[in-house]
Amino acid sequence: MRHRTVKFIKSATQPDGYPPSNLPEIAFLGRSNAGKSSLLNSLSNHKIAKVSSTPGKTALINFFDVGGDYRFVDLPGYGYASRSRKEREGWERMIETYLFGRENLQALVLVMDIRRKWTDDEQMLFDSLGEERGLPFVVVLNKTDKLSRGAAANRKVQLSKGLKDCMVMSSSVLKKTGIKEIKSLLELGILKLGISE
Ligand SMILES: Nc1nc2c(ncn2[C@@H]2O[C@H](COP(=O)(O)OP(=O)(O)OP(=O)(O)O)[C@@H](O)[C@H]2O)c(=O)[nH]1
Ligand SMILES: [Mg+2]
Repeated sequence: MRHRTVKFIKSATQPDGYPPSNLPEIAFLGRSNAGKSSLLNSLSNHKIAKVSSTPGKTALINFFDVGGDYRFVDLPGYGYASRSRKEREGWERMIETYLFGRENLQALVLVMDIRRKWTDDEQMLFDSLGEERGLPFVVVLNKTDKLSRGAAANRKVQLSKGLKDCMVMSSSVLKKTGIKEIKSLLELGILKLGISE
């Protein structure tokens, strides 16, 4: 696999702040605190996205260049309860505008804390973006270090059964497990778009 350097491009809240739509984008989405930014850092081999133990760390849509060939997009997490309703609605609009309107969005990585249940929020995203918009989905169950090996494997099997046409992967950013596999899978998807290795 070719090594691609990942670099921060810019942050945006609205379409007029996005970079040009000339390259494919892979967006990381999921509940706040699931580890989206951590996973992105781990896939990039260095710390480029902001990470924090306080939920709601990523407040803007962050665009990263991957070797000049495609982009990673780190989205703010949803489900962060301790914000005002108005603030939450603004955030949701910002994320939805990107997810439903961005024409060069090619794939989604839905990051979940492996200990959390699949909820209506995830199902709604899966149905509307996966089935209706036709975007390929990869679900990553992160923080496997928080469960025993057996319990983590079980969670993965259970979730895979319920999701058709969707890859379910698992990872621990802390223990650096599962990262290589996710990287290979994403690269395979990108190669299918005609980007050379
Ligand atoms: N134990 C453990 N902690 C993790 C793992 N991945 C991330 N974390 C921690 O979880 C917290 C949240 O990580 P972030 O990467 O900021 O989560 P996020 O999904 O980007 O959160 P928002 O930006 O708020 O949406 C941080 O304290 C991380 O260090 C993991 O695999 N295992
Ligand atoms: Mg984040």
